[in-house]
Amino acid sequence: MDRILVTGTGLFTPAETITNAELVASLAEAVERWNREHAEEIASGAIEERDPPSEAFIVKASGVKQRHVLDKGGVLDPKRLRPHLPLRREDELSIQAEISVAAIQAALEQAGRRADEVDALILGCSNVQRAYPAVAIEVQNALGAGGWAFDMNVACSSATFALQAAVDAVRAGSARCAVVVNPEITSGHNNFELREFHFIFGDACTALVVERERDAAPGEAWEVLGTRLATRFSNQIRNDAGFLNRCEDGERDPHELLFRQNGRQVFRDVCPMVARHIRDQLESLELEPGDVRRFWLHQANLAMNQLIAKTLLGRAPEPHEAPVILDEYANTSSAGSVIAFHLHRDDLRRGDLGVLCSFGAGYSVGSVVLRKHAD
Ligand code: CO8
Repeated sequence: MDRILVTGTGLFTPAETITNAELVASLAEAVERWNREHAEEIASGAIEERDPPSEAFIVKASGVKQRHVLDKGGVLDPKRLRPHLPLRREDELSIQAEISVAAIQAALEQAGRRADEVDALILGCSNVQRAYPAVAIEVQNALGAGGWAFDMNVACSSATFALQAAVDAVRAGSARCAVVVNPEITSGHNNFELREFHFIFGDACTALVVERERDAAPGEAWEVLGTRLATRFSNQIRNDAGFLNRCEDGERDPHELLFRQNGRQVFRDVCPMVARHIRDQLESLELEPGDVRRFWLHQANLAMNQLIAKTLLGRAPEPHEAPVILDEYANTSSAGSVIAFHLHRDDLRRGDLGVLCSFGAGYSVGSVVLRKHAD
């Protein structure tokens, strides 16, 4: 049977960064103003005072030190607390398509492929900027790619779920050169008004190219030994923004239309689920965690990744075994594990094994076992 290979990866990183200190200063000012403006309701007990954020808490609880964003000014403006993303005309490329094209072009270059050779494009991310036409089809058009394209969403697991779909399509012959792209503009959906959420996310876009061995150009490639997906319904991570919001009768807290979670419960539920998932997949391939040189894990929380790796290995992981990018990028939703793969694989040799794994809202878990096929 023909081997299926990942032949290229690409990363778009926004130029602007926000440090924890900058983010905390902006929210502290906003919280102070909000408490002042609501002083009467707070005094009467109708609503609760908002607590100020802390830089020390952010690093200790999450490991995040900074994040890249598409627009720093809007996020840090205490009266706005969300990015400025100017409206674009219909004949202009949308912002999500623009960053997708940048990441895909980088991935295609690595794969030694032209855009017109792409015949399948799956755009997976936590929040697509419009209902239709699919942003994936806009990207396909902008690239000059052929075949078909569609959008999909499995929150932070979108990259691995899209990757399985791409691998299956190439294996089945319904595509020859499939591209997965994850344009995560998390700053558009993050709640920068509340201290429990404001530090979590950053923006980025990743892309992967999938081909059969016989079609691949010479150069670095990773064989897909197996993919495994799982979902289990949970309300612990939600975002209720949707096209029915304007028709909903009843009272809704506006914060429900942005990302929200019960982080502690997510931590407790998801860590064992992910460790079991990876162990079971490795077992089905007659492999053990000790055979794996690198775990490119979803980048939501440092302690979470250390716990998952420790559960798998039976000891604390060495830093190179489960590389961290969330200190610089924060949680970039589905792009996180792919960024780790993109940035931390050059030292691996032919035959070395790695696991790309994402997890998040749904709940959802996706893992892909990769073996370095060629340098
Ligand atoms: N500064 C100071 N204090 C704070 C802050 C802050 N910024 N935030 C919270 N606190 C306080 C809390 O109020 C609480 O106070 P008290 O004890 O008085 O009630 C105390 O600190 C402890 O709070 P937590 O219990 O919330 O703190 P944790 O130690 O649990 O850390 C984390 C919070 C970092 C969020 C942690 O729980 C975590 O990372 N959990 C895992 C979460 C996770 O992996 N989620 C996956 C989400 S991603 C996904 O799938 C959806 C993608 C959607 C993307 C959309 C883009 C926006």
